[in-house]
Amino acid sequence: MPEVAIIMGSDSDMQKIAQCFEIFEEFNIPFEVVVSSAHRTPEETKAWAKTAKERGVKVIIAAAGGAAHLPGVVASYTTLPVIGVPIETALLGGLDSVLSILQMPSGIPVGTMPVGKSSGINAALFAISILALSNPALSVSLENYRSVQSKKVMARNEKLQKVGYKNYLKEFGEFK
Ligand code: RP5
Repeated sequence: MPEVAIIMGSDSDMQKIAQCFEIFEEFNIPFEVVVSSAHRTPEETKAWAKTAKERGVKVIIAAAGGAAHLPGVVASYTTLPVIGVPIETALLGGLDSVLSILQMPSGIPVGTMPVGKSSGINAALFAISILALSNPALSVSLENYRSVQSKKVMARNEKLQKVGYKNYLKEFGEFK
């Protein structure tokens, strides 16, 4: 049974949040991934959102770009926590998506993630931190993830101090 459900407004969103799937694989969390649009397939989206709880889903991640109504529409049909992922757009770089997802009316909350590189990753980690509230083993895995991340930063700083910033820029890429 999926613990997390990821819904995207279009398959064109998939590549942009692909790291989200990798995080769930890394944490061994079963998840489902679907494409369903708030505008192009409203009835299917409604049915999917209304039955998510029955399928065992505990957290929903909803990604959409532009007139990004999907997270809000999904949230209107379920009391499960919904994490909105704004997808980058050609027109406004995703600011349109952020504002569409962020400005929910009171009573129907959607947790909004940033646009860009950290979007899918943070959505997954935020979902995991919700699941970890009732799963001590997952909570430990999350602590470990943070600890590995801290060690990576410290190792990079050590290299920086050793080689100086000019060589560092030539030799090493950005933090991953
Ligand atoms: C939104 O419209 C989707 O989430 C996507 O980000 C955007 C464009 O969709 P396509 O025209 O690429 O299918 O609903």
